[in-house]
Amino acid sequence: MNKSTELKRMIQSPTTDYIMEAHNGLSAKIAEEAGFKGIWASGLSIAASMGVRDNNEASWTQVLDVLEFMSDATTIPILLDGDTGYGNFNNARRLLRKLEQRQIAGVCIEDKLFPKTNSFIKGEAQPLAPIDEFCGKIKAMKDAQDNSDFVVVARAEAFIAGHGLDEMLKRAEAYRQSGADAILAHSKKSDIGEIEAFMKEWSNRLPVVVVPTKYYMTPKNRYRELGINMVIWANHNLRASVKAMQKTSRKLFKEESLIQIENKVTPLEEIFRLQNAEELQLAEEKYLTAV
Ligand code: SPV
Ligand code: MG
Repeated sequence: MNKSTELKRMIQSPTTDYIMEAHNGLSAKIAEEAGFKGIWASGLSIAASMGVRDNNEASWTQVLDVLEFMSDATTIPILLDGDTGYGNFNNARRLLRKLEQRQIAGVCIEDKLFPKTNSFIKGEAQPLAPIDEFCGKIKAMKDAQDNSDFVVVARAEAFIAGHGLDEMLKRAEAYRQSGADAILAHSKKSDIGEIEAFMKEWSNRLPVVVVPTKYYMTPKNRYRELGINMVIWANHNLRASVKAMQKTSRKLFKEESLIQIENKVTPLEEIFRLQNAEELQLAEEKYLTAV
């Protein structure tokens, strides 16, 4: 089964599936080895790992290069956080074609304006895209895809921008009618209330994806009870690694010795294993002529 078909089945199945954030080849491989069946290529995490802001400071081709490494390092489907599609319908459909060429399974686009800002930074000050314009973008993307199972998720930011349930439902319905495969309903509230209200009124018209970063206290059964199809753990590999790196850097700077460090970091052998160094050794035995 190709990766788009896998992702589509996951999103369409009535069970709740969980996908994990990754931002480079290594973190993508770690997510797969942990057991996840899909990866969220987070815009925030990819930007942060490059040392830039989540404001489209990294170009779309730079993001594409990262995705190529992530795709090569894994076998599970990757859903790209495609922000606003990097421009209008034409930029978005060109992005989609380039993603398909790299076996990326799907892309999520959000109804904001390019260059976007992270939803958790002054969300209410962020203008939303006009509904018609965003619908045209979704249609252009669906028309452009080669693989009929390539997944286009439409992310509705009405709650983030401070609007109510009516605006959220109006947008989600328009995006459904334009051919989106799923709706990502985003909320920055510390409880799942907005999403609950949306799920009740939406009543399964199209699969729903959520990102519970801010309502992290939600008990695990709640997603399933609400009929949510996919949950994204959106930035937790990035945040885990930043904490570990800050701790190690600070300790080494202070101690000027490796004695207290060596057994607290990943053994080199594990890094070599993650890189599949052994395969190259075997290949060298096979292909390199002895001198
Ligand atoms: C991301 O991971 O970049 C997202 C999700 O877009 S969020 O940061 O929650 O908006
Ligand atoms: Mg993002």
